[in-house]
Amino acid sequence: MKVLGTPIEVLAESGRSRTIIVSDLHLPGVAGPVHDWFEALLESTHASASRTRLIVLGDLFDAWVSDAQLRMPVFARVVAALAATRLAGVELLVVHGNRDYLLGARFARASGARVVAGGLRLPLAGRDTLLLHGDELCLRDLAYQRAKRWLRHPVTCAVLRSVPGAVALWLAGRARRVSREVQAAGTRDRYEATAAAIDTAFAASGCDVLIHGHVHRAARTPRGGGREVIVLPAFDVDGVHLAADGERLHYRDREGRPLADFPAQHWT
Ligand SMILES: [Mn+2]
Repeated sequence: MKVLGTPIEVLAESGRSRTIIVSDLHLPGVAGPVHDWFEALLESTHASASRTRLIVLGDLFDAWVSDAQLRMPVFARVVAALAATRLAGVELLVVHGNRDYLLGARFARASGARVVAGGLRLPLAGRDTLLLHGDELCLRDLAYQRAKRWLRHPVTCAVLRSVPGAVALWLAGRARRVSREVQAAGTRDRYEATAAAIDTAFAASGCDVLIHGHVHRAARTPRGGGREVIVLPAFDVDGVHLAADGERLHYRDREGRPLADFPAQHWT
């Protein structure tokens, strides 16, 4: 199945009662508080490892352009923390974001995480749920949607993977700068999910709940017929993430304390 061009992998009931979902961590190449928050979150799962699954819903890294990054101490530390968490017994899934879609087999082997090049469909807190990074929902960002088609092409990915690490990092830095300039110049509206995309995602998947990140603004919005859209905030702002415990689905702060739901959103 594909939703808005994104291949969807179906996960069966895992038997794990707790799922933690984090998105848009944008871990940079310099250690800092966000690295610490993520390591603390990973460690907090070890106590109930066999009951827990952790899903990174895209943009774990500020940019992943080359597996040469695995050798940089700051990234090696993230990978080691993931590997320790996998070893403790937590199931780990890392979904591609628009900034780290070149994460592949070497990262998977080193971290113990399963890398998902697309979205996921799974039962979550008793409801049929679709997980997307969210860039595919921002249909008003035409330049990005056009670029995405060739950037994700297997030939482009193969070329990018063969570029030496230093060159790749320079290219990524440049791409980030250009993207920030374009975003600063454009209207905010371009980087929002559209109502049409949300409806398409529900219709194509048949799911009751859609969870996504990418737009960096948390919201929990009923969408008629018992359906609901849950948007994750960017973890790098203050470590907020989602937790599904049995039948309950709630936001948590970086200490793991439950938070009130974020207000609903209106799409156009
Ligand atoms: Mn993103």
